[in-house]
Amino acid sequence: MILAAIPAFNEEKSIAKVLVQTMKRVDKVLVCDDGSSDETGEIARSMGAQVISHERNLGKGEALRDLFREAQGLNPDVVVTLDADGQHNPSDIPRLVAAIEAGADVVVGSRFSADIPLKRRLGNKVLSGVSMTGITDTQSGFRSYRGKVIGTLMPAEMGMGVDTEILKLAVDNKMKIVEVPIGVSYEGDTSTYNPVFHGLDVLLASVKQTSIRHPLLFYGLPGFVSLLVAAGLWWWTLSYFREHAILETNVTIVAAAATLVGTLLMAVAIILWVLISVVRESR
Ligand SMILES: Nc1nc2c(ncn2[C@@H]2O[C@H](COP(=O)(O)OP(=O)(O)O)[C@@H](O)[C@H]2O)c(=O)[nH]1
Ligand SMILES: [Mg+2]
Repeated sequence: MILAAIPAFNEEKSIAKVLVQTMKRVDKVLVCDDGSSDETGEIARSMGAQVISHERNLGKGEALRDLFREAQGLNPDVVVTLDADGQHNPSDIPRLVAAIEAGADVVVGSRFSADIPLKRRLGNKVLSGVSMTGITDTQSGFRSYRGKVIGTLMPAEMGMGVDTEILKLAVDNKMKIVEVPIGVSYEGDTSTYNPVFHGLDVLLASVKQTSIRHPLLFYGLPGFVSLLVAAGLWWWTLSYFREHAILETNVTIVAAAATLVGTLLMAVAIILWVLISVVRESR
């Protein structure tokens, strides 16, 4: 069974067309209207999609998590996700499904060669680079997943950082990830958020995700370097004091600050590291 899962927030203008074209290519469609204030949910329901509604808008991450959870219960062979704003072409669905059937666990529909506005292209490059997943287009919401892996990819992120998070989970779990070229349309109303906020949301989420995966590297290493610098400065201050009987206050202040910052960072690194180990073991 091939299942489509569509996060849709205030997309009444485009949802019907997306559903008509998607339903031709999949067996069942789930839509999360996520507190939409327009007719997105009603339209999807009347067209025969199963609709998950939220009382209020919780964000794309929450929407995807609920879609995945519902999908898990339906036991599909393949889950395809796509945007509800008409940016993705449902005629690409069979190629994304075929790549799963050929052995991939996760297939990312990537906009390598698509005609993307320059600003978006640059933003996407930065966000994909920062994600450290080795994937070219980490922000694409047009993807397919082997039904069995959905449970392992349950995201925790609430907002737009979710697309990166799912890929990181897939990388962590050594899944086979494949990128397949897709087209994308930038006509009409294609963005829910201001690109700056959208970019920051994804960037901060990505930094957070990396930091909790590798806390010793992310906080511990800078902390250690800071302590080394502090030690050097203290040593210098002491020898200066011994020679001239003068306390060089500026250097002392920097040394104290470096000691404080280094100690804090080391403490954060160790606390996070222990916390994460405990959480991992309890899973
Ligand atoms: N359920 C839900 N879907 C959302 C939310 N924000 C965005 N989406 C959907 O996610 C998809 C991509 O969002 P969009 O704003 O177009 O992202 P962009 O094209 O990368 O700027 C669209 O189908 C949106 O309707 C949200 O808060 N909740
Ligand atoms: Mg869009």
